[in-house]
Amino acid sequence: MPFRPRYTGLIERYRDRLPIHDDTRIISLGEGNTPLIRLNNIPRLIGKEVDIYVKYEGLNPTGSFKDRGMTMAVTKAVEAGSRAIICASTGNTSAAAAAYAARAGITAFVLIPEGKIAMGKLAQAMMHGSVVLQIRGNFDAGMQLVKDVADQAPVTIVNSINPFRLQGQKTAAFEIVEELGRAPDYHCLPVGNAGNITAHWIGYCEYSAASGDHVTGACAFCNGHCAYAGGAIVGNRPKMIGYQAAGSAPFMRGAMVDNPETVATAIRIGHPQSWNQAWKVKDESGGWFDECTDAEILAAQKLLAEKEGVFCEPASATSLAGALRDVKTGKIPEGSSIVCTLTGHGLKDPDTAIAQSGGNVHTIDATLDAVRRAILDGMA
Ligand code: AN7
Repeated sequence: MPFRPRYTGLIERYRDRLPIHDDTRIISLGEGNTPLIRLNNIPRLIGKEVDIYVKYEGLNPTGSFKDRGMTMAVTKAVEAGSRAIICASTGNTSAAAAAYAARAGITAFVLIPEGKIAMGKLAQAMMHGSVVLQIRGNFDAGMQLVKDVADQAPVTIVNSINPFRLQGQKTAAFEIVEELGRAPDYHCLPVGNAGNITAHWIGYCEYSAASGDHVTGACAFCNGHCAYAGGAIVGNRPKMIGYQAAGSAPFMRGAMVDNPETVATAIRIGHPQSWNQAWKVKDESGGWFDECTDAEILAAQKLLAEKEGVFCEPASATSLAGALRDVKTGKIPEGSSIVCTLTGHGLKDPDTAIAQSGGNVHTIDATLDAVRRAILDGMA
C-alpha cells in the first residue's frame, strides 16, 4: 500500500500561504479538506443544465466553516502569549472558539444572544468549557461590547475582524480550485458579517495571481498538494454572490438594519463587520447581493436533504436557495459551474429541522401487520 501522509489540518497543508513561522505551535483539530459534492438530482428536477457543487463545510470538526478561521486565530493568539479569547456569536463562532480554546488550554469567553442560538451550538459552547455569557440583546450588540471590552481586558478577539480568521477561511477557495482545476463561474455564499465571502475572494485572487507558476510547471505555490501541479491552472475567478435572509439584509437595504430577524439565526446580523470589504468583493468579481425569504431558505434546506442526502443548517441553505432562483430565472446562465458553500451542519439546529418535517414521523402499533401496512403505504 502506498504511504499517504496523515491529514493534519489546513495550516499544515497551506503553511506556505499562511502567516505562520516554522516554529509556530499549531492549534488544530484537523479542519478543512471538506467534500465538494456535485448535485445530481436537483439540477434535473429544475430542468437546467448547470454544474452545481456544494462545499460541505458542515463536516469541519465543530460542524461549521468557522473552524478554518479559528485554527489560525487561536494559533496566532497563543503564539502572541494570549491566555484568553473572546467573541460575540450567533452560535457557530462560539462553538469553534470554545473547542479551539479547549485544545489550546486557554479560556474562551463567548457572548451569545439569549434565546436566539440553535441548540447544538449552545451545547458545544457549554461542553467545551467556555464561559458562556448570554446577553439580553442581539449579535450586533454583543459585537460592540466585545470591541469595547477588548480595550480594557487581556483578551484576544476572535471574531472575523481578527485578520487571521480570514486568512484561515481563504483556504476553502484553494481547495475548490485544486479540485475543479479552475475556479467556478459563480460562488454563492450566505452572508452575515460578510467575513466568509471576503475570505473566499482573497483565496481566489491569490490563486489566480500565482497561476503563472502552474502554467510554467514550477508550482511552488501549492507545495505539491495541487492535483494540477505541473499542469495549467486557469487563472479565472468566480463572480461572488452573497445571499442574505430577507429580514436581515443590510446589503440589500444599502444600510445597517437595527432589528434583524430570520429563522436562520446564524445570519441574524444587521451590522456586518466586513461591510466595505464585501462591497469591494461584489464590484471586483462582477457579482451581486440578493435576499431570500425564510420560506425559501427552509424549502432549500429540505430539498437538499431530501433529494441529495446533504443536511445543512438553515443559514447555509440560503446560498442554494438564492442560486436555484437565479438559475431558474436565467440570471445564472445554463452551462455555468456554480459552487454553493454550505457553511454549517444541519444537526446544529435540530429544533428547526424537526419543526418543518414532523409529518414524516408515523406512530404505529408494534405489530407485524402495522409495519407491513406502513411499508405498503410508504411505497405507494
Ligand atoms: C452557518 O457564529 O457570525 O458572512 O457568530 O454561522 O462570514 O458572517 C456566523 C455566521 C453563514 C455568515 N452561515 O458568515 C457567528 C456568525 C453560518 C454561519 C454565516 C454564519 P459571515
